[in-house]
Amino acid sequence: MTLLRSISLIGAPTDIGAGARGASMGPEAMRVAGIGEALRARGCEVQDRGNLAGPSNPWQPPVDGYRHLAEVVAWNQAVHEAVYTELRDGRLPILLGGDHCLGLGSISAVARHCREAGKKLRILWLDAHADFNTSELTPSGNIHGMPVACLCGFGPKELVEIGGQVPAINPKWIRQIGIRSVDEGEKRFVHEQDLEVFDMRYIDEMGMRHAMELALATLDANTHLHVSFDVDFLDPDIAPGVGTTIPGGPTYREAQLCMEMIADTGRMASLDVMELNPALDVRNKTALLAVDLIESLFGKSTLMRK
Ligand SMILES: [Mn+2]
Repeated sequence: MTLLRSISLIGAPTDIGAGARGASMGPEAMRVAGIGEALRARGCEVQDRGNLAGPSNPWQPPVDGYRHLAEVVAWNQAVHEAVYTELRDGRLPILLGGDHCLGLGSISAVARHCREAGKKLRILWLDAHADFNTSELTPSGNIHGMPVACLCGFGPKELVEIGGQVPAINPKWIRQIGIRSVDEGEKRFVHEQDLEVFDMRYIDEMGMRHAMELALATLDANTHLHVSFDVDFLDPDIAPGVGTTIPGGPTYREAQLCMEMIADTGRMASLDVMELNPALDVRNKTALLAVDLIESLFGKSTLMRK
């Protein structure tokens, strides 16, 4: 299946919400790994919008439970406007992170677009972590552990209001896949808010195929599917280039199946590729793997599909 699509690459070179420096180099590593060429080879029309600008990382300790809040707000506003503009112009934005705090700017833009276009929204959150912390629950104050909570309306006013409607999304619209590290207080909050999580135990017991069948169930022709791909979703054996490696993630084959099943729906309309950290990578292999998986997301398969 060849998908003819108009794609815009948006670089967000910052590690403002992370606990380790280096994700700011992620966008360029993805370009060096050939993301543009790979998508063009899939039949897509690709525009690289270059990198967004924002404040530098002051590397300060948290204040009132948040690290770098003002800078995180500035970066997310820039991401929100860029992603929203591409969607409004009928294009498929791929946000090249950057740390995962920027999922807030990206997904709030997708939610705003869906409200205006009368579309249903489904979000797949591929990650080792639930990213559902709040300032009371977080052990670190790093805002890359909070974007899902902020999207659901739990967080500082400046962040939760970025999309123009609070909350930006309903927790029922999210499916989390690959989760294997959730902080103690965060665990209770995930439970209380009833997030639908396919954690690694679920994938071990039931398999990636079954998890994805459920995560992708009830999509219809009017559904906008957003994929927020935190590269730490992958097992660190195959993807060492991230700031927060957690053992026991999806293997290469499980990750491929996950991406191919998403592609089969034909509904993906926006994508984040987050937390790639070239400072921790080995000869850019994690970026090359991310490009390989993104090709599958855009319909690359071993055989012609019936
Ligand atoms: Mn994440």
